[in-house]
Amino acid sequence: MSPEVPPPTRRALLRAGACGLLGVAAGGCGFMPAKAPDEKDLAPVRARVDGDLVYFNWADYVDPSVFKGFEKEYGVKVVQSNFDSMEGMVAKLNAGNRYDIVFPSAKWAQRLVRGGRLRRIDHSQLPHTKNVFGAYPYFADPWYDPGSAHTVPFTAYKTGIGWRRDRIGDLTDSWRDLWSDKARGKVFLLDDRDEVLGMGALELGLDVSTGDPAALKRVTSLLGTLRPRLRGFSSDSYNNLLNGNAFITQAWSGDMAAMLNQAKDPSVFGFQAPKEGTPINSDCYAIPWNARHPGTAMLFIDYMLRPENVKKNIEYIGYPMPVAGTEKVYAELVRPFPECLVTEADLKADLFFRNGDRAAEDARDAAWTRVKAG
Ligand code: N2P
Repeated sequence: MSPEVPPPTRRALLRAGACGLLGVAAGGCGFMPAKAPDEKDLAPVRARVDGDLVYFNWADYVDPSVFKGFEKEYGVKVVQSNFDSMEGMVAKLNAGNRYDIVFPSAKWAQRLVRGGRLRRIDHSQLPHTKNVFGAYPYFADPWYDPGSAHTVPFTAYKTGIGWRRDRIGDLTDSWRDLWSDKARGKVFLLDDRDEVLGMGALELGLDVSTGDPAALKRVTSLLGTLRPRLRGFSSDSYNNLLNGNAFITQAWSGDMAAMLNQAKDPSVFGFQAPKEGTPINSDCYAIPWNARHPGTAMLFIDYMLRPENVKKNIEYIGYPMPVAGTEKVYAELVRPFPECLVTEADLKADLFFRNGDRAAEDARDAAWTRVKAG
C-alpha cells in the first residue's frame, strides 16, 4: 500500500499552486485544471486494456482477491496507493498526480464533475451496470452527477456510533452518548471536517451542511464541551475499537460491519444510528480526466460489478453496494447490526453533505480548525 505513483513534476506542482488560487477566484468549485481539459480528455472511452491500473482509494476498501482476479484475467498490474480523507485525495489530484481510478464520496464527485475533472462514462460499455442503474433509480440520476454521466456508485453508508458494550454498557440512541462519562478519555471522532461538524449540527437540530457562521458558532461551542473528553480524531474506527483504544467512536456503518466480521466475540460491540439523524453518503468510481489508462479503468469497474466480485467485496469491506441481487448478502452480513442497512428511504431522507458556496466552505474550514485546535 505504498504510493507508487510517480511524483508530479515541479512544473505540475507550480501549476497546481497557482490553480488553487485561481480556483477560488473562479467561483468556489475549488478546481482549476492545470491545463483546461478539452473534449478529448472528457469523452468516454471504450473498455479495453490500455495499461496497468493506477488505483487510488481508501486502504482495505476492496477485497485483495478481487485485485488478483483482475490482474490475472487481463494481464495487468494494479498499482495501488491510498488516501485517508477526501481532502487528501483531491490534494493529490490538484498536485498533478495521475490516477486511472479514484473513489470520491457524493459531494466530492459533484465538485470534480463541476470542475471538469472527470471523464464521462459510457454505461453501454459496462454490461454489469444494468444491475445498478436498472434496479436503483436513485443512482441512475443522483443529485451529485446527473444521469451518473461521470460516476458509477460503489458503496453506500451512514455515519453513526460504534462502541464496546463490555466497557460502557448500553447507549441511549443519541449522539449525546459520545459524552458518556464512562467513556471519558476513550472517545474518538472521525478525522473528517464534515462528519464532525455534521454530528454537532444534528445534535442541535441544524442542517448537516450548514455554512452559516452563527450556526457554526453554536456547533463549535457544543463540540468544545466534547473536546476534553476525546482521545483523538481518527477515521480508523475499526481498529480503534478492536484494540480497545476507543470505548466509543463516531464511525461509518460499513467499517463497523467489517469489524463485526473480524471480532472474536461480536456481542462485545455495538453500532447505533442515532435518533437525531445520521449523515448518509455514497462513494463512487470515477476516472480522472488525465488518467493514462482509462480503458483499463472501465474494465475494472465492470469487473468489480460482476455478482461474484460484489459479494466478495461486500463481505470483505462491510459496505452495501447498490447492485441488484446482492442485497441478501449484505442483510445476512449485518444481521447483528441491522442499523448498518442503508435503504432507499435513507437515501431520500437526504442527509448527504452538500457543497456550499465559497463563503460557506470557508466558514466550515475555519470551524473545523477551531474544533481541532481545541
Ligand atoms: C475506510 C473506508 C471509508 C469509506 N475504511 C468512507 N468513505
